[in-house]
Amino acid sequence: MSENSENKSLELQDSSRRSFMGRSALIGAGAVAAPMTAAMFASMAKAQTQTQGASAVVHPGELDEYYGFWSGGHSGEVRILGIPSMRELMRIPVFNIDSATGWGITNESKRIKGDSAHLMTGDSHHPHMSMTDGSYNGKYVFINDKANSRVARIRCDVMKTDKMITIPNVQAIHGLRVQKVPYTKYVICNGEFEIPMNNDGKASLEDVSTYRSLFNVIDAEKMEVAFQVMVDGNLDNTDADYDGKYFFSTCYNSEMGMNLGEMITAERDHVVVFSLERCLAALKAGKFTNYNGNKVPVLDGRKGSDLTRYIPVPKSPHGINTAPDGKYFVANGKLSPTVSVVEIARLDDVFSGKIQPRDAIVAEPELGLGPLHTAFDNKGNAFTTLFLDSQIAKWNIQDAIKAYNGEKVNYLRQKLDVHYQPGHNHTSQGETRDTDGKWLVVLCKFSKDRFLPVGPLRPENDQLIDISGDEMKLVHDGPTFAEPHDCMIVHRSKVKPQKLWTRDDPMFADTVAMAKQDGVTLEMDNKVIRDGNKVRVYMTSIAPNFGMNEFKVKLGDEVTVVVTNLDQVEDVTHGFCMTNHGVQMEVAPQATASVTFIANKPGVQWYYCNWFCHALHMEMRGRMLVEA
Ligand code: K7E
Ligand code: CUA
Repeated sequence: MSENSENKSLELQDSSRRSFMGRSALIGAGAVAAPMTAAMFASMAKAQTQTQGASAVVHPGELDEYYGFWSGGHSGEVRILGIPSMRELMRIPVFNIDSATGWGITNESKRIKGDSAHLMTGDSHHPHMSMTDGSYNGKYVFINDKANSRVARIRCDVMKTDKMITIPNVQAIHGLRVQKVPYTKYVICNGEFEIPMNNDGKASLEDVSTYRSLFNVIDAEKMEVAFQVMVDGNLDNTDADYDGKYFFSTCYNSEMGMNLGEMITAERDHVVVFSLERCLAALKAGKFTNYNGNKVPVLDGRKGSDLTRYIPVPKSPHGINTAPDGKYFVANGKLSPTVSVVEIARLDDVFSGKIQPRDAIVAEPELGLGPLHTAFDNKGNAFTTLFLDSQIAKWNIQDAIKAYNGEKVNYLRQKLDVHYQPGHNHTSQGETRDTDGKWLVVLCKFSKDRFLPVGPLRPENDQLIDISGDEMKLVHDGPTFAEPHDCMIVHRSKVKPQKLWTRDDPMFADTVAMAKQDGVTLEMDNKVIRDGNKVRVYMTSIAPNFGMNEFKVKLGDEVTVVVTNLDQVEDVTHGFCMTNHGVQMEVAPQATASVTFIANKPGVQWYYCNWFCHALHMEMRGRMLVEA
């Protein structure tokens, strides 16, 4: 987004805001003159729920119908929300360090973070669940880290990150989606920022002729880069078809500009379409190059290549979204008021050369200012966020196609104000065949006056919209922290989380193996093993006791504390915190967790359970004596 247009839009917003504030002030004054009674409120609330097509009210004790997986933006985490209540249910630390669970602190999480275990930051954008035959399968959620060019995988049975990789040869992994059909064999993601190939310090800032951006195809099960495709221009967002044949990515900087002015000169940028079959054939035939001294195969998909086609679309497209009927994808114009609708069935002819790439476009409806992302219902309608207009445009795909063919039809169904500056939006199950047209979540980048002021930094506003009827209805404002770029909404029937850990879980298998080498049975033993200046302290926990309430080490020892939670009761999570040593962690029922620190303070050091577990939780503590 250009800064100028953004500032301008904010000014516009502010002036319309003032008139709105005036109106609400009047309403407020009226309410003071004639205070409402509790009964009036109750009947109003009742009337409201009755007029809605779907109720957003989830009463105490009731469960939400959907899980929402939210990006935590530059907090680096992923969050689980219940929909329609919009209640935050859980946070899953991924690229961040989390002091409650010990993510990034425990040995188990450091092993998963691997080569990036030392990094404390992340910028998560696009959480997407694995699929089978175009439906969510409840197995994994994948998420990108733009800040450190990583991709991570979350296991949905335990809702913990279980794999993380740093993608070589690229900078800033942005758009991420999954192969939908026949199943998520591959996760696809874009390297956004173009960099010299090789990026070894020999390139200059002036000569950008070797700068490239790569499309990345990751084996979802192994979590390894299967191959990369070099393209012309940069890459932004991406999606896949419902046939298992094509991936497509938007490019906002076909100019390969290095500053704002250069990046927005061209009237048209493009969508790159990748043929999976052709890429795999090229890979098999060995038609790839290696860069930067690593083994990842890089295919050449630049203009003129067999592997890709470039579809010109208006200025700086951003989001790209496949319609759930599998027939179309929509590239969102951002700096153009239009979106471009591509008929996927025509891509075969584009690749064979029968038609020109532009001929795959079957509609280009004008929707409003700043279209960023599009979501879909099950009735052939699309919902596009208009960043500059602070609106959602609801439009009909078939009518947009008719209008493109010269028929006089109005494809626009409704425009709804949202608050304010929406980025992504998402319908319930909307990126799968099972889209059900019930809910639309809109992730607004600004909340302004929608919540109590909390200082110069404000929350974002995630709004819930009922789309079950002919008209969109705004039903909920939800404050969130640190720009949740994107989310996905899956029916609860698809997700089956475990209630307890199983003792053979791979998450702590390496720690179990270490114990075995030490001759320790984690489920029974409470033991201190000394190995030079390394000390391993094995203890169990059952509410409200640690299996060991004192142990001794020597000043300077490297101490590893391994805690195994023997409680079998759901929700009885213990923790371990060694005071004044910067270590703490969660140990959920039947789990083992471990943390390593240097005993660098002489004397008595208390450790305690930091997850409230029992009436005697405060008493769940013990002493480490550090002998000088
Ligand atoms: Cu914020 Cu999907 Cu990273 Cu659009 S992206 S808004
Ligand atoms: Cu165990 Cu608190």
